[in-house]
Amino acid sequence: MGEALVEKILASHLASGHLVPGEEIAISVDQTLTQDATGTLVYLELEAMGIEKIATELSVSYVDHNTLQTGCESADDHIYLKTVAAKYGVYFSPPGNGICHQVHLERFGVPGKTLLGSDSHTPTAGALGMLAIGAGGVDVALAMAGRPFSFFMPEIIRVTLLGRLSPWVAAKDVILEVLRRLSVTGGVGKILEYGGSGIKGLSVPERSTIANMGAELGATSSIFPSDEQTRRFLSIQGRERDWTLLEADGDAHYNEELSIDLDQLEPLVALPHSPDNVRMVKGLEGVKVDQVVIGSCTNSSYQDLVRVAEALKDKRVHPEVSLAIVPGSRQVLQMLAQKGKLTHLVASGARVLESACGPCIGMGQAPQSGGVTLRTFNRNFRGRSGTADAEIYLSSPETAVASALTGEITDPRSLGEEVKVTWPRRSWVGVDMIIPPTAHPEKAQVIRGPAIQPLPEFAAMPQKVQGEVLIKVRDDITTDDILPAGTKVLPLRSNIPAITEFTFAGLDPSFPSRARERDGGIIVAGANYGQGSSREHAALAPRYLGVKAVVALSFARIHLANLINFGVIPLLFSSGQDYGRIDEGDYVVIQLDELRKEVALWNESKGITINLSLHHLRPRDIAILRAGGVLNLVRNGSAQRPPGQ
Ligand code: MIC
Ligand code: SF4
Repeated sequence: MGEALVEKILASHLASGHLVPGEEIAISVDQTLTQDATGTLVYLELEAMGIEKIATELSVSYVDHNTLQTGCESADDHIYLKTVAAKYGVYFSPPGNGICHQVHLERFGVPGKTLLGSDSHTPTAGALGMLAIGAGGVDVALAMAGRPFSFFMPEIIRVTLLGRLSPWVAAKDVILEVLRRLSVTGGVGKILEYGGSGIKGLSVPERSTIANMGAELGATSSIFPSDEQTRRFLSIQGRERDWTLLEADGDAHYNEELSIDLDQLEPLVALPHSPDNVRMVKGLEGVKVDQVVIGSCTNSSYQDLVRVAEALKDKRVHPEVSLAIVPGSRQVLQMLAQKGKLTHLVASGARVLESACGPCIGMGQAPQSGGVTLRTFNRNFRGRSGTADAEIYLSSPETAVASALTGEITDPRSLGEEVKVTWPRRSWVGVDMIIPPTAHPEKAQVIRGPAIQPLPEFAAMPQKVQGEVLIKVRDDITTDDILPAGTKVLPLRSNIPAITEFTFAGLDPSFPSRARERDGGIIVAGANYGQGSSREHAALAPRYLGVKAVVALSFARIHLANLINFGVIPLLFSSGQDYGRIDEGDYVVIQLDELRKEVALWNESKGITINLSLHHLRPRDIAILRAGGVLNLVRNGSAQRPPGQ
């Protein structure tokens, strides 16, 4: 039987295990990426583990999240990242160059290679036929040191795209349709492999929109074949030499199949407050919008913004709407300028922002209170815009620009004839905008401003966890709920004691003080706990406050790894009924001397025992937990590499 594309790439990188869904495998990692909001921890972790040298083919450190610089903290982070990149032989992309995923597509992605990134949207590079996976910072640090990355072999879903998108229907509508069908948990433990005659008409930037939002399905990754479209994109980037033809065998076997007829697709919108709350634009016309923002790693390519610019040409943004446009990279901005498109944006009344994550991560452009904001982003979790009671809708750039012109959600097909985007033969690339590794890393001086605090040290796992249930939360809690981003909190990403004060800020601001008063405790959660971002802070901050275990109905993949890496014990309820038998404020005792499959939780307040399971833990996870976290394990030297790696 033939192989799927994912299997081919995994087989050529396999360090251990068998490609059987559910089995633990480890793969070698060719490239890594970090961004500033998670990256400072990655480099602090490398330093804390005493790792001296980078063993990947290529590692890049991007600065794209914390670029507002409202105080000295972010600038301190940037200088630390720049100098530590020189020490480790890492490429450094300074602020202003653009969003890591967009720049990685332009400058570094190579079909057939593996990429591990400390950002959940790393799979964006799947648009180039790479196997790209998001992970917690420690896992990226270990990969940079040359350790294979281990995970459970996912199932592979084949998504067959047929036909052609109708005018003004966009790649974003394809992924919103997938989200509508599969939901935010439909991709858990899976990789989506796209194919079918319909992909021929999709450019790499369009594919990247689709691969990007696979993260919102909870998928491990998403991938497209490397074909003529890929060759063309790489050639425009002056990198045709990086191209190879890569595709699945015709008789490959998949664990699941899904088919989408592109001709039948209509413009779609995700309603507040979840990316899978998808409806047709048609039924929503008339919903008034106060703000429209076009950008983010999902939709900020040259192709996206040319369409937007042409739609805005000689027109004026609706007077009741604030339209912000965030080009994904310096290259995109420069190309818009060169081709005379920038002028249409500026003259329409749009606010053109620096190439960065910006409003997507709540760094500026928070809407008015109770405002309706329509964004081309990937996440519309409550509060993520920076305004707690704002309503965030997600759409394609086409729907967004049509709505910015009318002041209400509008079908882009009302814009008239479709805009055909002509690509330049060669894009401006600004090669010297990214600082390559220095020839003399030994001379590099790492500069640490006062904002860079050393990582806290944690004790080994206790025999018994006892304490109060500090908080009980519902299903689908995001890492934004656990540790928000935004202008106040993001600059503190390198200072764990300071950022900890914001733990669960949106749900229960008294959490940090209560946790401290009670000397820690446990967290109880519903299903899909920790969905969304890869930020390790969502595990580190509760740990710093003394949280020793999280008991949930299920966990999101990256957050589960982060909890383990920082020594927080993840335990599973066996049923929703058991979730109902424990309340906030209950005093519980969990005996952990033997980490067997089953662990008993004694709910002292209610006088009942609840059986919890640990079934997802591998021997290496147990070793990490026993040591009190992966840093202790590596530092102690008891295992230079965690077992299983
Ligand atoms: C996000 O989109 O939430 C982020 C900010 O890019 C995160 C990383 C982070 O929290 O720094 C992600 O998606 O992993
Ligand atoms: Fe940046 Fe938003 Fe993309 Fe995260 S989702 S990497 S914050 S643009």
